[in-house]
Amino acid sequence: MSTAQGLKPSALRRLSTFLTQTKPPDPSAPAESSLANFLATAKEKYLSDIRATPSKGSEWTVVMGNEAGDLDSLASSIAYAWVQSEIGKKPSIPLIQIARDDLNLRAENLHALKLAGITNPAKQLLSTTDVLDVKPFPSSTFALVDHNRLGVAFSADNPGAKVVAVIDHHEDENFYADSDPRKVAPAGSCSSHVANLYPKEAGMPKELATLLLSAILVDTGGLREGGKAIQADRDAASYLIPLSTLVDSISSSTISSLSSTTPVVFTNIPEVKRLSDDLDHKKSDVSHLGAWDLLRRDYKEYTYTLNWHPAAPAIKAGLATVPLKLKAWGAGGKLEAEAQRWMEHQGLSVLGVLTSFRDAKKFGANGQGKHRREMAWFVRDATEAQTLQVDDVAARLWKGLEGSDEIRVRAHKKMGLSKSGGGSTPDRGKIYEQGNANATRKATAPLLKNIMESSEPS
Ligand SMILES: [Mn+2]
Repeated sequence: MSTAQGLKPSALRRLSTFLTQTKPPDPSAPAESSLANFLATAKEKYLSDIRATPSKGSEWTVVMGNEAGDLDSLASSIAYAWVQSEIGKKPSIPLIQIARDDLNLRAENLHALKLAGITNPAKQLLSTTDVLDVKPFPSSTFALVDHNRLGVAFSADNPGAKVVAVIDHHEDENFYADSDPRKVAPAGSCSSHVANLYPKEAGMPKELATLLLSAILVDTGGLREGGKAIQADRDAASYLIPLSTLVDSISSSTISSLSSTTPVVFTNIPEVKRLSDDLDHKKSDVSHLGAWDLLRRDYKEYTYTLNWHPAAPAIKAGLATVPLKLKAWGAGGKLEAEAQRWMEHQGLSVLGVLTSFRDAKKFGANGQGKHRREMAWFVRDATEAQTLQVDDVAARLWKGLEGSDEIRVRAHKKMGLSKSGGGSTPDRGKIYEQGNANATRKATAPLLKNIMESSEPS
């Protein structure tokens, strides 16, 4: 490295020490978040490495969450990359599996990232937009969090691709038996597993603890009793709260109660409740989004091989989760038209739109609107050879969905498909109300896989 202005390195060191020591502390200036700094530096270094010498990409471990890009995936991938880089001293970079512009679709993510000092995620986080043009993918060492199967885009033409770590709370697809750690187990949030595996002696930046805690609160309805939280989530929260930015405002007796053996009622801690309510409020406020953004905001994609089909085509299917009822955004043919547009855009043969919302007219036991779910399904032929027998695929799909005890669907009473047709809507479609409002995409995705791939229609 050349030395600026002819100063000897020792002189520079003295100068910088002098400047650091004499700088008056300014309590109003936000301290540079060590986490934000790590992320921005890693991104810059990774991109300059692969642009200058693509083979240098192999020196990095790429840590990825799933492509829904929810807070759990962001927090888990950022935290695990931090552990690997800063504690394990192996260069690691979190790759957020969504396009750069889509980082703005989830207001709760922006809020939690800001609390973690990440105020400009588009600049500080590596997204798929940053590496889209580099093919084959320039790195071959992957750590997977919040999903447990490496995406095709990363293994295609990448013979050295290997998965070295898996931490997840989805159904185990049983790959990468020798990855280390390999933790695939139920939990409300994958971030809880990441926190519980964190090397406790190493110390955690408070921004990182806040980010992980935020993800856990979003995923478990604020760790409320009777919700999705299990012991792993409560253990993680008890560990993270004293390390987080909340610690300054929480009473010391509450903090010490977190390490006692008496069960903690997290909803009774006002600071935790407030953070959870803030995140929840941001998450449910999608009023500014139209049908197109709602379909891509919380979206996952799968590839299935239809072995029962004479041409055994590989098809793409997508599942979009939307936190508003269909009628509120998809009435008057908008659902069908935007579904078709999204299916064309992604090359999908099957699209499921899964809504989750509270019914303002029916009240549940907790005084809130009753929780309901709907499903809209569409089928079209997106195969290159146009050999998909759309009627066969649709018949199989309706039979499998309608026969499932897990989701318990029935024909939707208040929402039908518009009859307009005219080439701008998918070939086949159906709309259901879901009898079991507890079945999320985590249940629907394996069901769809089974319906599409099994040799016997279920
Ligand atoms: Mn998750």
